Amino acid sequence: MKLRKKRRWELPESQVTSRSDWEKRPRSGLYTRRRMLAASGAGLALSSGCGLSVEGLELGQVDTADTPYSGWFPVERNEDYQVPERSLTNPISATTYNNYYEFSTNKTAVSQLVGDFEIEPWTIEVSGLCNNGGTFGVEDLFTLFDMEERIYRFRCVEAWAMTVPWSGFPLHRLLEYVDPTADATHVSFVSANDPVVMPGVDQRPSYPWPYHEGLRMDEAMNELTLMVGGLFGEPIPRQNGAPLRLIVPWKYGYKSIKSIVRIELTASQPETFWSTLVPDEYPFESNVDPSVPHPRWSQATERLIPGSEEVETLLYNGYEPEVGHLY
Ligand SMILES: Nc1nc2c(c(=O)[nH]1)N[C@H]1C(S)=C(S)[C@@H](COP(=O)(O)O)O[C@H]1N2
Ligand SMILES: [Mo]
Repeated sequence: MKLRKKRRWELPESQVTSRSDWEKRPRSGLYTRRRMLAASGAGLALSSGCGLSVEGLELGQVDTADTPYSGWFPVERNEDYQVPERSLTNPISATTYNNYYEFSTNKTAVSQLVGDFEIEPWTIEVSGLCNNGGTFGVEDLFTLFDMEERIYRFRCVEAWAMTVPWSGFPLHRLLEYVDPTADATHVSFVSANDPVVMPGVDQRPSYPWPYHEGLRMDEAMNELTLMVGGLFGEPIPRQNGAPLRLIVPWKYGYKSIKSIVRIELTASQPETFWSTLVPDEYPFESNVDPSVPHPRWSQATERLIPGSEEVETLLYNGYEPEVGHLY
């Protein structure tokens, strides 16, 4: 049951994005099809790897009708944000090697499990210490704030990294819109949490669900801090945090919370999912820093997915000029 062919995107030479790779990536429609087949009793054969698998996908099998928000993307690229020393990560890798514990702790399983996760309609409640909070539809946010595409480095604490184009708007625009009061010092974020469609939640009942994260106000207001609704010029896939997630590129990946449903402005440092679970390993600040090893991973280098190429980790993930003054 565990047998599977080596997938094309695990080969190092596939690291540079090509349009044809991107067109063959798994789409929501695939999951719909898998759900239907699973319901009809064929699911076991499919997940065994000997039946339908991603590398065996014919484009004709992909139903692309199920892609909400596609009318909003692509958006214009902001050339100020580039990563000249690295190639873009293969989009198939970026969308099939995921950390999203609500679905699974198995990175390559997440994209197979998200099909029942409804992302439209979607609202985000912004509340707490602000004068103009409220509940915003995702498309209201896409309308209110100009969106742009930026290529960022992305660094997980597990010492793997990718380089991808995210599309969205800087969080500070939303914060300015809701008008924080003078006593707001921090911002907290909460993810969707629906155990009916997220199998990972009940598999780990002792975890402090829903996933939640936080930033200091000055970090949240930094120009780099992005609310992201798109990836590779298309709506961000569910497994990467659709319909709207945070990207904080100078911090370890777990700060970049997915599928946000609530944002709250607070007068004290909020708790976070990972620092509640393992306080010594996941401090609130969690800036990328090659000189501070994690108890289980040296942080001096990082592996560029999907291959085994190792590069040196940069202080603040290479964003020292933009954020060094904060620390
Ligand atoms: N809600 C939620 N957000 C999350 C996570 C998660 O498990 N749940 N994992 C985090 C971690 S550890 C990483 S490295 C990134 C992974 O994002 P990606 O799958 O788009 O690469 O999402 C972060 N955001
Ligand atoms: Mo991570």
